[in-house]
Amino acid sequence: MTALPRGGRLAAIVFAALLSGVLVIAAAASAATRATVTASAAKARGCHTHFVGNRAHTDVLRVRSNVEGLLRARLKSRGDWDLGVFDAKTKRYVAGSAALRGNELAEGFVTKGQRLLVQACRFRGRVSSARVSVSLLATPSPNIDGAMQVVDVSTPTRADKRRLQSLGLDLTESGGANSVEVLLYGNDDVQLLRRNKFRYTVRIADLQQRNEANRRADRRYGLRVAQTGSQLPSGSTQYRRLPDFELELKLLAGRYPNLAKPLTLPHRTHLGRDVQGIEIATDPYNLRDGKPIFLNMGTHHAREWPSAEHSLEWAYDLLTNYGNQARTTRLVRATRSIVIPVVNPDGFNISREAPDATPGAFDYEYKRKNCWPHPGVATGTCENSSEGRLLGVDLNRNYGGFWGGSGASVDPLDDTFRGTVPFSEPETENIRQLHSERQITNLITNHTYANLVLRPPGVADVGPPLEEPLLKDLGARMTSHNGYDNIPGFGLYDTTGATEDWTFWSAGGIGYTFEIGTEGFHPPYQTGVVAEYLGLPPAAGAGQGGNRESYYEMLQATADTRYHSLVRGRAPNGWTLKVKKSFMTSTSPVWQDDLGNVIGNPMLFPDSLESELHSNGGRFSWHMNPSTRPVVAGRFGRDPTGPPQGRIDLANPAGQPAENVKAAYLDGAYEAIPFTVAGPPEMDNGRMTVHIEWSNPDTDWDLYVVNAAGEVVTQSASFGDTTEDATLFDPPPGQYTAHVVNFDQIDGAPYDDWFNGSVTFASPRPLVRGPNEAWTLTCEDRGGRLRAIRDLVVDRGHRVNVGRVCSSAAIARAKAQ
Ligand code: 0X9
Ligand code: ZN
Repeated sequence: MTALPRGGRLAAIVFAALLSGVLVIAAAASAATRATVTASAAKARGCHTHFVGNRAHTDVLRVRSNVEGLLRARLKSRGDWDLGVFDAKTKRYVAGSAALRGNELAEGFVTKGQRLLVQACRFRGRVSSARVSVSLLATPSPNIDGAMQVVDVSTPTRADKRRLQSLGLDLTESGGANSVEVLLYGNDDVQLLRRNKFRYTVRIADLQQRNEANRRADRRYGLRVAQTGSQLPSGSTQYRRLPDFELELKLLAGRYPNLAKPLTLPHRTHLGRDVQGIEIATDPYNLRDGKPIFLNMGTHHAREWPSAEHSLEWAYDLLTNYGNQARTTRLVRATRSIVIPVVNPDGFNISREAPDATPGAFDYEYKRKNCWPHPGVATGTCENSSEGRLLGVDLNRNYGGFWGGSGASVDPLDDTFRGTVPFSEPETENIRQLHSERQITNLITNHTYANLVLRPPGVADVGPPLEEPLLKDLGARMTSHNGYDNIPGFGLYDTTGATEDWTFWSAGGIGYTFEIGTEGFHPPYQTGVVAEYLGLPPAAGAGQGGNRESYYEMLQATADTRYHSLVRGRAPNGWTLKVKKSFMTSTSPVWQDDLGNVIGNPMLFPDSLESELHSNGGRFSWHMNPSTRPVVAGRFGRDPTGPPQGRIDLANPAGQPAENVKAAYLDGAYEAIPFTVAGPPEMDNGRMTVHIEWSNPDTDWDLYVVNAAGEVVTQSASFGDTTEDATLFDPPPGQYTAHVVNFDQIDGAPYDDWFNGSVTFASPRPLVRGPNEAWTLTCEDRGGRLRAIRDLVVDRGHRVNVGRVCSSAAIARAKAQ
């Protein structure tokens, strides 16, 4: 019930009536209306899940919308209060917020004239009042002429991909070696592709229609499994909304107080939200227990809903199986897990709520970025900007590692805008700070969609880290369960400023990006979440355990000291040990435009890592990241066992089908030229390049290389030039065939045969080792006095015993050095 600060019940009712009157009359779209709400009791129940009306633990405001757009209700309290907003007539959900404390922001789409009930609920604690303010924002319809569609754009070479990237279109990670799936927002985007002479095929002609069908399928699925029961660990039957995630994290922490601790990250988002997670460990509140940590995150990108679902289901798996299942119990005891389902709550909420809006807000469903307000560039805020979904920073381009290079945009209104400086955004700064204060040894950052497990680096030129064999091997174990491809981050195209390109190269934990599924950013729940998580048809991991088992592989690797460093020793009870490291991190040479025509110097920014261990007396085991940053440790390579084999000339076979036939590869009209690749120990080929060329640029030849088993191992099918080069690293020795296809791009162009075919080989690159770096290890006694300090060099997979590191003998030894 609504109350003036000291008002009795009657005064409160009068005020409530007045207040709703004021709101009904209010015309200014953004004028906030404020009230104090009170509740005499607390109840740990969802506030946004049902409208319960005035009860002891709730208080209700009435509002009428004077806009077509967005309702924004904020609540502030020193206690834990939540919000739910409902349609007054149907009592259906409109918006909600269920953060851990009393900092709430509920946002949902409303129609003009809609009557609404704003329900405030006291969730927990002794604070009986809160302040609520409600405002309404008109959301202008984005100006899109023509349907939104998904197309597959032919981009056979890296140069094509780069050229496509530079157009400012909305690229997905999905596609093959030969193409990229792109979202087109109306006719302007279609024209742009055409003007730049890209070939494409239409995958989804009307994305809005497809989405509506998907959501109908979700509703049918939800009703069906409500009868039969959901197989997911949480029992969930549909895509969650932001307050569902917040509430479930809070309820889980309450249900498992000895195993789980709620987590609020230090920086609030641009709209003022808290970013929440949960920590799972056998002594959850002892953050200085020295255990290795697996961080599982979702939704850096707003529209990638299944990524958040996967992270939260994983938390349920750990919590519900602990004590019931030997494997989970063993692994949870050995590790700490941190789960942050929604790294980007501002963006996610808008995307997730958009399908419930009038069609004008459809664009928001495909929002990717956060809610950086674009000072000076756009008008309005994230939800009612003149630029629709395009306001914001791409959080997966804003991390500091290699920030500012290729595959990230300098244009604030591009979907891959990198931000003004590295770590300019609160959401990336949150994840950075978590890594700076804890030893996050293992990480999975979930995205959709492309059926990929990506490992560092995200940029081809950086070269593979010394850990490449280890990362590749663990990637293979994970993909054996989800059926995805196990490739480096640059596999499809270069990206800079992505998560692991800082967390791995600078903080040292091993990390992967999962691109979940193939059916879109948020396909039907049953395929995008249930099937992918559990490994059910039609997922590629059907019958192999799915992403749940891939995550278990990662948790197993977290417990495995081959993947991080272990420091052992003895320290007095109650003393604090610290490891610290400060360094400068370099960005990429900073691109000044999206084509990389003007490239500036790299930027340097300071980084500082400092984490603690609390000694209980006697022996300690401290799991940590290696002291040497992977970025300086070196690059993987190998010594050649022999020279590379010599050049092979490919003879053009006269009279073969492709001579006079224009055809696509799958039509079967190609010329086949066999060749043999020699193997070690006499010959060692680190890289193979198959090349063809011709002289008439109006003719287009494509090239595919097939192994003895008939699989295409590499290909090159660009257009607009007169050469093709197909590359394969470390080609296994054996018999290969080059398939040359006469694919004429321009209709009626004269036939012109290819000539000069060759296969050339290069040696593998050797391994490069860099300098060693050290942690600074200190001991502080119970009074916080520094009692010992020393350098500590420890590599990945190594154990170091530092003995009685805090003892006076150790101090004397350190002084004598
Ligand atoms: O572009 C991205 O940020 C990711 N694809 S998505 O469709 N989910 O947006 C891929 C990033 C790949 N690169 C690295 N992880 N380094
Ligand atoms: Zn993504």
